[in-house]
Amino acid sequence: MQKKILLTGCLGQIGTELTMHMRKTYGNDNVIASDLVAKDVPEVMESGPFELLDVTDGQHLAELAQKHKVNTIIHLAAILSGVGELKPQLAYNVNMNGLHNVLEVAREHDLQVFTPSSIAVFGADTPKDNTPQDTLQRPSTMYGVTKVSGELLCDYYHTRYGVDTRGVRFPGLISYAALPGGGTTDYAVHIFYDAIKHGRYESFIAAGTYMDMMYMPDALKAVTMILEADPAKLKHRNAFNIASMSFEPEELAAEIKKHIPEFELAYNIDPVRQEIAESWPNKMDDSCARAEWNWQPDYGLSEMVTDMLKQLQAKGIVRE
Ligand code: NAD
Ligand code: AKB
Repeated sequence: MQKKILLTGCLGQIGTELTMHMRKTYGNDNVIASDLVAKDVPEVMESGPFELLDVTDGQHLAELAQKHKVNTIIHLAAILSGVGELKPQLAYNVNMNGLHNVLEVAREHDLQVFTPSSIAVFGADTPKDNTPQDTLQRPSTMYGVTKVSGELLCDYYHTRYGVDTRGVRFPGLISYAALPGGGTTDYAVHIFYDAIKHGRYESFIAAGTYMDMMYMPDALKAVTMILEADPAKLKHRNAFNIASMSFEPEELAAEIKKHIPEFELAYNIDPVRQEIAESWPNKMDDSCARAEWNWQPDYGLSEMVTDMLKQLQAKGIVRE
């Protein structure tokens, strides 16, 4: 069946690229982009339909899904970990009520749903290395609490109502098109801008802190793969660990130095985000995704760094 997709939160770090990726795959008019407010992203807002939508407004969400006769919702609107600790009530409202509204519309109109979970579903008691697909999940952040609840809600709507829900646990995503929206892994994007502009970066995450990371082209590929995966082969559906690289700030800096030899990394630790980072896995085991829908990433650390620097320079980021 031809996919007709409504994307929420489409002007954020992922949506800016995922909307264009989906329009290329399924056709511009078959991908309806939406966000809470309009932003200066003409590529997304002008290449196909765009709607203003607050996902906490379930009535408006239902109206838009019907107006555009969509059969799939890609739900990205959320408050991420760093902002979520500053504004936990907002994070609860957007992340929980927004997802509940999406699932209700999907239940009523028989829609497929993709929504990303995160490495944030794990907590300090989770095994840190080769973190298993199915393991202890006791996150300490509001963001993590909403993401675990979201995984469970998506499972519930699938088993109870037969809604075709699918999802992955994204690592920290590294990309050049849009800046990240207030997470703990954001240092691994900001470092590139400061390396090019100033030859120096002050990391808010401490040396030695490992986290899973992924380059955006692999994340986009994962969304298409899981949406198209044969449902008969999916045992987990909503919360697949997917991994491609894991590093700590010094290893990332060393790779950047291969291209910018004068680059210097310094530290100005943010205690809130450092504590969050320390509660997340060092590296996840993604063997279930590999077995159930043939997940395989294309980018490792050195390929990602080479491409990030090339793309940012092509975008006009230069030494100041
Ligand atoms: P982002 O912060 O860059 O973008 C989120 C978008 O949601 C923004 O454009 C914002 O305007 C919009 N939004 C906020 N409140 C809204 C509301 N009430 N109604 C409608 N839109 C609203 O986030 P992102 O990085 O693009 O993340 C998208 C999804 O992927 C989120 O569910 C996030 O938890 C998940 N994720 C992201 C990463 C990552 O590294 N970027 C990693 C793991 C999971
Ligand atoms: C964050 O740091 O909050 C996000 C995530 C890993 O979910 N990038």
